[in-house]
Amino acid sequence: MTGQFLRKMGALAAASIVLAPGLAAAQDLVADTQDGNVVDNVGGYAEHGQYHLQRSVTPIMDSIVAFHDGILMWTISLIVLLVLALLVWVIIRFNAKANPVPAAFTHNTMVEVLWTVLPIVVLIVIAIPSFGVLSDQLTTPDGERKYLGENIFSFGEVEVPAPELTIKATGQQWYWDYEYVDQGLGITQIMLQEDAREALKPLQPRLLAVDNELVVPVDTTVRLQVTADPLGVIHAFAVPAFGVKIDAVPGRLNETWFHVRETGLYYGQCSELCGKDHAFMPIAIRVVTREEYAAFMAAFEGGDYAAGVATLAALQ
Ligand SMILES: [Cu+2]
Repeated sequence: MTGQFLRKMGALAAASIVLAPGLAAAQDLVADTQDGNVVDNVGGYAEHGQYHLQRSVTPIMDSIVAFHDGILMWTISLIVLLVLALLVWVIIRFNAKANPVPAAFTHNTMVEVLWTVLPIVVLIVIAIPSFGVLSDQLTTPDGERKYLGENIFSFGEVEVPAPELTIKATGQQWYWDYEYVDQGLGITQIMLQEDAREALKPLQPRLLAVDNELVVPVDTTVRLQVTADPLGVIHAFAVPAFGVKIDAVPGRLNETWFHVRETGLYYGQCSELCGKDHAFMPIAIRVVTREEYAAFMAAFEGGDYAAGVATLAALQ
């Protein structure tokens, strides 16, 4: 039984090693089609077969990718290999046949100091950039503060301008409301059911496509305030390509920010188990050029959201 299980696991491991380059190639292909895409209606969500993080389009996500690829993967891989090596050593060197008379001692001061101190060192190495990225996420730019970006062991070298726009997102049961706070304008964003999606936005992904996308300008710092309906439940606002994830709590106004460098349509999902339709309250943020945004906002302020969206290229 155990032998069979081990053989299966071995085959699985071998298969994943053989398949990994193929999957990576498939991902490159997806990235290429994203770049060549004209209407900005592909990407900003996990592609079929994708196993890595989404492509970063903000300084915060740059930090998160660097943290994941540069520290976390190395740390966990080396620890797994070390533990595996120790296990193999114990199995081979100290089994009943190889070592019929076991040693009788129980303590070794050197080993005990090492296995206490080494994990502390590892945790400190992880903690320093981790707290740096966390404080970047939660500190809204003022135009002066420098952000870490890709270089998470620096003291910050990425300049981010102060916010020009404030968006308030409110988690409802079960959809999102948005307010352009300075303009006093609001929209409600509801997931498209399958028949509506196929009729209106057939190229958009199932369970992520919405009726009203939140439209924001590219290369602009957006202050994001997040809360939830006072009579509702806790949600979480998360957009992976932006590196944004923050709780939406009734009666509390949380604040974070994003500064997107590429136009496109980016998707996220509620990331707090919030109730029966938790899986069906996607987030869709359409990032357009600053000129497009100005035209959108002028039409939105003069008429309604539909008039604003009519100024943008039609989404498919
Ligand atoms: Cu929710």
